[in-house]
Amino acid sequence: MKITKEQFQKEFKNRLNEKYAMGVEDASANELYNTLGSMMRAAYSSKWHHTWKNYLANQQKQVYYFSIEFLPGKLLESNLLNMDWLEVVEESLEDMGIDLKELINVEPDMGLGNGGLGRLASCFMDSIASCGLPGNGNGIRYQYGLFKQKFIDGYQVELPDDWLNNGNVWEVRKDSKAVNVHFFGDVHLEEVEYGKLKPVYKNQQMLRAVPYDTGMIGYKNEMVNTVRLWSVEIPASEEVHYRSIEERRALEDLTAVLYPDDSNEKGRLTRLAQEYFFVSAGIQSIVRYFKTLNVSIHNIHEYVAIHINDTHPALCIPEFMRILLDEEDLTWEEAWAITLKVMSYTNHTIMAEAMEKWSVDMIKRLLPRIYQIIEEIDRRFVEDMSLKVYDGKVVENTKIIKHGEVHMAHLAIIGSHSINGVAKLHSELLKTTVLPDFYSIYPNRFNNKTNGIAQRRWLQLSNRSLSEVLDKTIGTTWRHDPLDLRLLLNYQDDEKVLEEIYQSKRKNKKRLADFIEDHSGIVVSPDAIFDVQIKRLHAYKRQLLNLMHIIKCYQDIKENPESKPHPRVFIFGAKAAPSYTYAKTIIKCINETAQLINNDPDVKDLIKIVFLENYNVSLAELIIPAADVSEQISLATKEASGTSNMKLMLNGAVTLATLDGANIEIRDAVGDENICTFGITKDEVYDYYQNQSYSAVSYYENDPVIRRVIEAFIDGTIPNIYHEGTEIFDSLIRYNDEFFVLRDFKSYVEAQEKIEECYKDQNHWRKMSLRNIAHAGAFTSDETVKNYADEIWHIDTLPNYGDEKGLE
Ligand code: B1N
Repeated sequence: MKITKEQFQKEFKNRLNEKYAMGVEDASANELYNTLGSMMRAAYSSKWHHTWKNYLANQQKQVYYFSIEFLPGKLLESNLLNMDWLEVVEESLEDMGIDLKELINVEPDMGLGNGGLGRLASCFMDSIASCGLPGNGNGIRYQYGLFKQKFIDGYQVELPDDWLNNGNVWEVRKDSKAVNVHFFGDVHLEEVEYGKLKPVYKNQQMLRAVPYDTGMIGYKNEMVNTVRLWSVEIPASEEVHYRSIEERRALEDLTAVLYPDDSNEKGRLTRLAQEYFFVSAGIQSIVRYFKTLNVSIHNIHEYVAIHINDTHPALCIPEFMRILLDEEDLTWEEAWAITLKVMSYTNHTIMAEAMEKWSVDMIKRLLPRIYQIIEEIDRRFVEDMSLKVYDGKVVENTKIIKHGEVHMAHLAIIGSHSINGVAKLHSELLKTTVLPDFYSIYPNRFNNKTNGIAQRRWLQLSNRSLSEVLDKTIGTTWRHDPLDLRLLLNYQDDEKVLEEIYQSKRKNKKRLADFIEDHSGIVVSPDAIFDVQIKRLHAYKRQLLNLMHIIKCYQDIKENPESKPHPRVFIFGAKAAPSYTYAKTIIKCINETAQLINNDPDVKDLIKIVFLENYNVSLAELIIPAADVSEQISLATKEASGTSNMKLMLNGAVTLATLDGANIEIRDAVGDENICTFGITKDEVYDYYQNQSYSAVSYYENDPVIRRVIEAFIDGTIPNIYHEGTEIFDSLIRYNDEFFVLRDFKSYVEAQEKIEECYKDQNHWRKMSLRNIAHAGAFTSDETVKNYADEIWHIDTLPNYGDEKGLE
C-alpha cells in the first residue's frame, strides 16, 4: 500500500475539506485524527475486500479466535506501520505543520480487556495477519472498556472509560450481517417427523447482535483480516415480551461493560449472557459464511477452526452442536465428531478462583436448550468413561456437571481436540497436577504453546531509538523476522554499539522521567536504576514482596545515613479489580510508602517510588522502553506465562525473576548469567502444600530484618494506613502468608543486591542488556501463531502467498 507525499497531502486536504469544510490550519487534533483515520481505512478497504474474497475463492480454511477480551490499545500508529505509510505520513504531516504525535494523543486507548489474556489476543491478531494466515477475531464491542484508574488520597478510584464518545474510525458497522440471539423461555422436544425430535420454544427473548468489524492489517503484506465485535440491540418488535423494566435493562446493557476481574470469576447472570451472546452470534455468522462456500455441512471441519480463548467462550461447543443438530439435522454422533475437530481450547490459569463454574439453575433458566445439550454431552461422556478402564474417581473428577454446577473447563476439554497451556511449566502442571485425570483420558490432546508478543508494537513502534540502533548495527531484517535480533550477539563486545544502546535507553528514561514529573510532580533522575513492575495487582504476583524490599532499603538508609546505594526509581503500574479489597489495600500501602520515602530528606533521592495511574497499553509503551529491571516475582506455579517479561527483555531490561511461567524459558534463552533468578521452585511450593509445613510466623520471629519490615505496616512508620497496614500484617502472620512472601524475602533481597552490583559494573550490565534484546526474538507471537496454525488449527497461508503478496 504505497503512497507518495504529494498524493497523501492532496488527498488529506480534500478529505478534511469534505468532512469538515476546513483547512489544515483550522482543524483540531481530533478532526485531523479522524480525517487521517478515515483516509487510511479507505486506502486499505480494497485490500480488506480482496483478502476475504481470496479466502472465499480458495475455500480457505480459516480460524476464528473467540475471546471475551481484546486489548489492542491505540491503532493509528500500528496501522500506519503495517500499511507501510508511517514515514510518508509523518513527513507529509510535518510539512503541513502537523505533529503526528498530537494525533496519536487524541486517539482513545481501546481497552476491551483486563490484562495479559486480552493483550495476547490482540498480539495474535497482529501476528496472524502479519504472517498471512487466514484468521479472524470474534468478541464483544463493550461500550465501556476497562475502568480508568485515579488515585485519591492514595486509594484507587474507578471512573468509566467512555472510549466511544468521539466515535471509532476503525470500525465498520455491518447491519446486513446482524443475527438474532435467544435467551430464556421454555423448550421441549417434539417429534416433528417420524423418529426426529426438534426443540419447540415458548416465551423466548430475542436480542439483535450487530457486528462491528475492524481490519487487522498485516505487516507490509497487503493482507487485511477481520476482528468482529458484537453489540446488542433490542428489536422493536420484541419490546412486548419483557416482563419487567429491570429485565429489559439487563439485556439492553448486555454489551455495556467489560467485567473488570482478571484471573477471578464472579458468577453473574449478565456475564453468562455476554458469553452466550458473542458465542452464538459468532457461530451463526461463521455458519452463514460457510454456506456461501457451497460445501456440504458434513465437511465444515475442513473449512473452519474455532479457538476458545480460556473458558469464557466454551459455550461454543454446545452452541455449535445446537446448530448442527437442530438446524442442520445431523445425528448426535456426527455432530459431535465434527465439533471435536473444529474446537480447540487454551487454558490461561491454574488459580482455583479463576475456574469458571455456573450454577445449573442459572444456565437452565437463561439457556434452556444449551443446557439440554450440555447435559447430554456430560451423560455420554460419563457413560463412555464408565465403559472404559477408568475408575469411578476419574469419572467423578472429570464430569461436567456436579454439585449443581457446570464446570466450564471440563466442557472445554471434553469438546476440544486440543488443550494447550501458555508456557512450558504451565502446560506441564496442567498434565501432572491440575488436570491429571483428563490427561490420563486424553493424553494426545494436551500440548504447549508458549505465549509471544508482537515485536512490531513492542519494539518498532514503542522504542524507535533502539530500533534505529538495531537497523544501523544488524540491518533491518529483524523487522520482518524478529529471530534475526540474534545477530546482535556479534556485537556484545563492541563498545560503540553498547554505548549506542545505552544512549537510546537513556533517552527513553528521560522521556519517562519527563512524563512522571508532568503527571505526578515527582522528579526522578534518568541516571537512577529504573526498576519496573507493571501488571494487574494480584496477591500471587506479589507486588507486596517488591514493596517490602523497598521498605527494607529505606530502613537501611535511615539506619545508616552514610550508605550509598545506587539511586533507584521503583515504578509501578497496576489496576486492582474494583471488588478485590486486598489488592486495593496494597495499592494504598504503596502510595503511602511513596509519600513517606519520596519526601524524606534523609533519603536524599536515593530511592523514589512512582506509582503511575491508569496503567494501560499506551502507558506500557512508554514505560517498557525505559526499564532497566523487569520485576517478574510471582510465586512459582501461579503465573501461567506472563508477557510483560517478554516485552521488557526485548527492550533491554534485565529480568529479576522467580522460576515461574515463561520466566523459565527466558532464563533458558539468555542463560543464567543474563538473568537474576531467586525464590522457591514449583517442587518446594508443592512440598509445602503437601506437608502443610509452611510457617510464616517463624520468619517473623526469627528474622529481624523481616520483623522490622512487617512492623512498619503497623507501628506508624508508614503513615495513614492504620486499617490497611493491619490487613497486610494479618494476611502475612494470622493467615500464614498464602503466597510465601516471607519465605522468598531473603533470596529476593539477595537477588536485588546482585542486580545493583551488576548495574554498578556498567560494562557488564550493558552486555547483559544486549543479550536480552538479542534473545527476545524467540518470543515473537509470529512464531507462536504459526505453531497454533500448524499444530492445532491446521490452516495455511493462501497458495500464492509470498510470491505475490499484492494478491490479485
Ligand atoms: O493470561 C496471560 C498469561 O500470560 C498470564 O500469566 C495469565 O495470568 C493471564 C479470567 C483471566 N489468566 N487468566 C486470565 C482473565 C480474565 C478473566 O475474567 C481469567 N488471565 C490470565 C496470557 O496467557
